[in-house]
Amino acid sequence: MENPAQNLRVDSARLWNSLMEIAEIGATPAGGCNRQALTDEDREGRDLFVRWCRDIGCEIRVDRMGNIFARRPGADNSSPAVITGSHLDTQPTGGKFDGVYGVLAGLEVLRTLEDNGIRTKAPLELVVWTNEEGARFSPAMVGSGVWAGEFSLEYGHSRADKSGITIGEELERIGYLGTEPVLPRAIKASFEAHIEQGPILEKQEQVIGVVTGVQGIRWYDVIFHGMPCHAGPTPMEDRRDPVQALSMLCERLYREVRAYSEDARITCGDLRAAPGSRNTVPEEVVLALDLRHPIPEGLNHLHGSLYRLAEQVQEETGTRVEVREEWYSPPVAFDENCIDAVSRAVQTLGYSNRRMVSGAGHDSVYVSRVAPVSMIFVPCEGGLSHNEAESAEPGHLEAGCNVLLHAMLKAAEL
Ligand code: HGY
Ligand code: MN
Ligand code: MN
Ligand code: MN
Repeated sequence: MENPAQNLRVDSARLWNSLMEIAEIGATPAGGCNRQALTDEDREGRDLFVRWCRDIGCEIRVDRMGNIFARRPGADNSSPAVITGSHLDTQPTGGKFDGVYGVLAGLEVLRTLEDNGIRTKAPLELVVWTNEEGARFSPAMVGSGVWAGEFSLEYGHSRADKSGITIGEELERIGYLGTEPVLPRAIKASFEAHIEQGPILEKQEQVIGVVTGVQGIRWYDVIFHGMPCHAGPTPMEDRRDPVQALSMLCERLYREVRAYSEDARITCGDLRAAPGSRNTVPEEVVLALDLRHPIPEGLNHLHGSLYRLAEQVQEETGTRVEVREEWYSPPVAFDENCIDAVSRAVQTLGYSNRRMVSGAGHDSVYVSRVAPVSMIFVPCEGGLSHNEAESAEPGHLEAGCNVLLHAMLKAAEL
């Protein structure tokens, strides 16, 4: 007998309209989104999400890290849940799809099941994870990280933004300091839909990325300690200018990283000088550094290069260079059964596809510590993300959502 769900498809227009509606929250003049973690805009997006989930009868739970769980009961609620979800927070100049696509693709799956009166055997849970981006509060993925036991709740609550406001204070202020313990319940399988945020799928004209794992990430603060002095009377040779040391280290480190492997990545996305006056040589400059590589040995090699070159620059310039480790997320391999469930869904639906490792970090990295996980990628225009021009085609978003639907149905033993 044919499986009744075989021909189920999501409502592409409803998915697109929900994405455009939530994109209005924190919309920027250049067409992007600024809904940084736990801001009023994040709260507004969360409130809209909760309302949409309640509209289709989901039970809502919020844990003490502000992670939101919308549960759709199954026929057998003693069974572990099949979960999906992602994040609603964005970069300061983020786009309309990073994170939020995974959340609303999950919602569209639940809406489609509701429309068709389908009750899965296992319960389904749709999750919004707190502070995935790590833009306002470091590190990234801290909501899912505390939930998976990587960080303590105290650590999670203590993380402060540049003005010293903490995650705990902001959760309280926006009304998302939940009462539920931050603990994983039994989970059968987890799938996360996301735009690729890179150029591979678009270049190779593949509609779906079957994600087999995530590359490793290491974050550091590199502090260059200078001697503040007057920009005018102080001769150049009498200065201990941290900017000179910083430029030497960056030049050498970028050269080494690029020479080491084409998979290696170095990014300096944030630079702060104190006291921050144009006519005073800085007392210190802080460089926020992001290193990535798909394999542990590669990431460790880059780590070694950083420390060796920092030492070298310190000796040559006399400027103290301090390397502080902020965060380490080792490379992750996803679960073979979940990868197969995504592959089978792609075959059933007939979408072009390829297997790939994610260059970006995702909450699925920490979910994979406690549950079988895979991810579903769709192309984004020009491979652009963390950019207000981020864009994706409705047909691709629909395809990824159909794959998510069928992978979840398979895992939930419809
Ligand atoms: O940094 C990342 O890869 C993700 O956007 N948090
Ligand atoms: Mn994301
Ligand atoms: Mn992101
Ligand atoms: Mn991410």
